[in-house]
Amino acid sequence: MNYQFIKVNQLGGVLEIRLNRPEVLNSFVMPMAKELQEALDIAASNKSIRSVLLTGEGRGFCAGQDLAEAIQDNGPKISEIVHKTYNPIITKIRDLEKPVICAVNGVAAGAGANIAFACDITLAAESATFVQAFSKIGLIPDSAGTYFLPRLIGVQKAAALMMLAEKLPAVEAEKLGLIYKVVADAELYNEAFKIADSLANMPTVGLGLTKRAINLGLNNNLIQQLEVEAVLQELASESCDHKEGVKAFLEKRKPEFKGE
Ligand code: T3D
Repeated sequence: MNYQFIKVNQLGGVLEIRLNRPEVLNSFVMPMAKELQEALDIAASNKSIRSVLLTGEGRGFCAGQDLAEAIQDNGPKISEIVHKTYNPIITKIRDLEKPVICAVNGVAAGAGANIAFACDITLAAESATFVQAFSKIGLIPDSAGTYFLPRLIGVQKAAALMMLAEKLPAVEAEKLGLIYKVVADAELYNEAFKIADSLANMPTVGLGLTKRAINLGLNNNLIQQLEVEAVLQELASESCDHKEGVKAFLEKRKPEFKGE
């Protein structure tokens, strides 16, 4: 796997993806977005990959769109950038039926913040900050910010964050429920990897179906969601890992999940 703007490394069942344009706080140019999309496709198709860990190189996680690229003469229209860059990243993260862990190592701005919020379990370094930078440059939040933020923290808080574009410290993001947890800067990578590795050894089919249920639950009513649970539970019960989990429990031993 050779990439110019990201680093990709498989460690056991974990695919680590590191955004790698540290001199501009890992802001996105189109080729970097394509590389991230390709790495997410590999995560989806390769059975030996059972979780993804997304993080950034250097002092930032991701500063969103590279603003120098965005204003190029004869460059693509903004709607084209959004369609080809951010929308597929968000859908690939949400559609990937494997856990995506995000380790926010520094500032996450614009699309960078919303990509972090779209992941399944997001940890942040104590010194990290989140900023919905869009309104400062006359844009609207994209990368599903207008979808996830109101659902995660309610319309009032979401509107304030998106309109005021104030820097939100990681600790506040955790208190609001935007992210899973904050850890000391020095502990971030190890803590995030521990979670990704532990998930990579769990029943992948069941975790993937859990994610599918969460996705569907964001828009379903109670009756629809109960039906989703019935259907997906049937699928989960057909997995080898379910049988192994029950057998191991009854035999009083540690289960050996294979992700099947
Ligand atoms: O095409 C479209 O526009 C549609 C898509 C939109 C999606 C979006 O994400 S729109 C939002 C784009 N992002 C921003 O507006 C954030 C811009 N950056 C900042 O506000 C600040 O850099 C931060 C708050 C993120 C961090 O501030 P600070 O003080 O820690 O760092 P800095 O000094 O501002 O940045 C360090 C370097 O990175 C600096 O370069 P230099 O001076 O060392 O040569 C800076 O220019 C560069 N940089 C930071 N963000 C971007 C960037 N370069 C290009 N694009 C960036 N987004």
